Amino acid sequence: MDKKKRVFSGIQPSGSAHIGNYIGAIRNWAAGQEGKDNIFCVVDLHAITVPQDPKELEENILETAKIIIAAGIDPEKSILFVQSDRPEHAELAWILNCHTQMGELSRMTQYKEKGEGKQSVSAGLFDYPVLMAADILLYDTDEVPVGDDQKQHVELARDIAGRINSRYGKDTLVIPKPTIKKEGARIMSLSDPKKKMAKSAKGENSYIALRDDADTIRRKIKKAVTDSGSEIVYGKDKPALANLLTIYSAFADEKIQDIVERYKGKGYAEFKQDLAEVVVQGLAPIQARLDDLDNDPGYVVKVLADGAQKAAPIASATLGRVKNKIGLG
Ligand code: ATP
Ligand code: LTN
Repeated sequence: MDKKKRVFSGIQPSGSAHIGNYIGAIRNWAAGQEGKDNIFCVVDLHAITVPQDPKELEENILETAKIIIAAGIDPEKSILFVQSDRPEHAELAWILNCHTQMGELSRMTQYKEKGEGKQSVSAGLFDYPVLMAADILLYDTDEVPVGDDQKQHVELARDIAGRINSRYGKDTLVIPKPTIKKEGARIMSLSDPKKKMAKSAKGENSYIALRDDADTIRRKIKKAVTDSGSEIVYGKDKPALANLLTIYSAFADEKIQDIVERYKGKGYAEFKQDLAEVVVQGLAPIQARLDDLDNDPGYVVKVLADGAQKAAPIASATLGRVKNKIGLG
């Protein structure tokens, strides 16, 4: 039998997870769980690349783990752990730093976007993609399911791994590849369809959090910007509507073309009302599981402790192999 593919992905505990995280990433992690060897990580060391309140960060780490479980990750089938519980990530990141060029990092768009307009930017934010490469490479990862915004970072991880392999031997690191779904890989902000929906974005009307209650979801969708015109059509020249149709399609599990067909001759108001109900219903099972997990916080803490333990032998084997190869054995 073929060896199972190793899957690794991560999410930052930087605030309330939103439907973009769900559609672009977590939903696909859950759907691909069967038949693969899965590792999912709450990447807290990534979150501190921008200032965090210590108490909020601690709460967000647990909250993000709950979201991952509620969205369908089964701790029996997948390893789930917190990045800072495994010191190998930071150690491998240092080694990879010494094999990464400044020029490569300056080309990363996320760094440019997050640093834009800020008076001071941490070295950690600049170096963020190298830590992400360490996360991925540490687990001999084959596939990295992410949203579209992370493609460039996974490609950098491939480049770094390739460089290390050509210098120290091709069996040093496994070369990963990003797995990005065509639809829903970039859900846009509800208040500005040119920007991606983000946890760290200002303005809570720009995103729908997975915890939002039905009335909040209805209000946010009602307020969502739309394009000029009045018909429900899908096209590049109607980015706001295309985004809403993508969200509809993801939650109703229906093709965009079929939705457009059904709304022929109907207006934005009716479409938005229905979209709100589709999202409310789609999130209901996740929210019900979140309620259960809220009532049993000890369970999540145990899952994370077990996860860190299960991750340990994989991480230490890779780190040991790399250190040996480069003469740090
Ligand atoms: P932050 O605003 O703090 O950068 P974020 O909302 O961008 O956070 P991450 O924790 O960085 O979320 O991302 C977790 C996963 O969700 C990644 O795979 C990322 O590609 C995916 N993702 C994030 N935002 C979107 C989006 N708007 N559409 C689709 N996928 C997304
Ligand atoms: N950089 C990612 C989060 C992240 C990640 C990873 C994703 C950190 N390490 C490893 C996949 C694999 C983000 O900002 N969404």
